[in-house]
Amino acid sequence: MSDQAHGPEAGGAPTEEQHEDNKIHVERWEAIWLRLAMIMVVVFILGVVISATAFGISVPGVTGRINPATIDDPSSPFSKPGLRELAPGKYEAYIVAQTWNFVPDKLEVPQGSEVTFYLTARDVTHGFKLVGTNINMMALPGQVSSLKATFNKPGTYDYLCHEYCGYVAGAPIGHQTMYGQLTVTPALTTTAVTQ
Ligand SMILES: [Cu+2]
Repeated sequence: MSDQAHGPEAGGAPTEEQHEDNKIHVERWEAIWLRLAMIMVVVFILGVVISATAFGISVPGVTGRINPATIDDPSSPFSKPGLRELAPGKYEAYIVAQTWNFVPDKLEVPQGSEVTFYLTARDVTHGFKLVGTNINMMALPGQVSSLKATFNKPGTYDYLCHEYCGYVAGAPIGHQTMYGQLTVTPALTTTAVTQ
């Protein structure tokens, strides 16, 4: 085996041929797929940025922690779950997810309202999906999650548990019964009276 073609000769600079040997050769199709993968990564990042800015889609924030055993303490905001009106058209909704229902399972706000949802779970992991909106959260025992939405369209919006939530020995399974409904009532319109 000759080592003349590989590695510099003792004391001498590497020849041009040896420089060529050190270059990485990428096959044509491998190069195409590499570029394609890079383009896809850029497209995905753009997709996330555009969703967050143009469509207001965001991941639920962890607002705080709560000991599930203290949910009903008078000092807990979840001891009286439901809607609170902070200002005209501005609401907070405190919701407790538990096996197998939401408390409360009925909410009603007028059209144009902005609602911040605060969610926690009493027992096991549940989910909270408000159909037709960007509200989609997990309800975890010990955690308070929150998301905000504005309801410009009147109608009914169902919310349901989308985590298959546990089994209590001896009890009937009721995950499929875990849902509620938000009603958005039409804003009062003023009609012109002609005389
Ligand atoms: Cu559930």
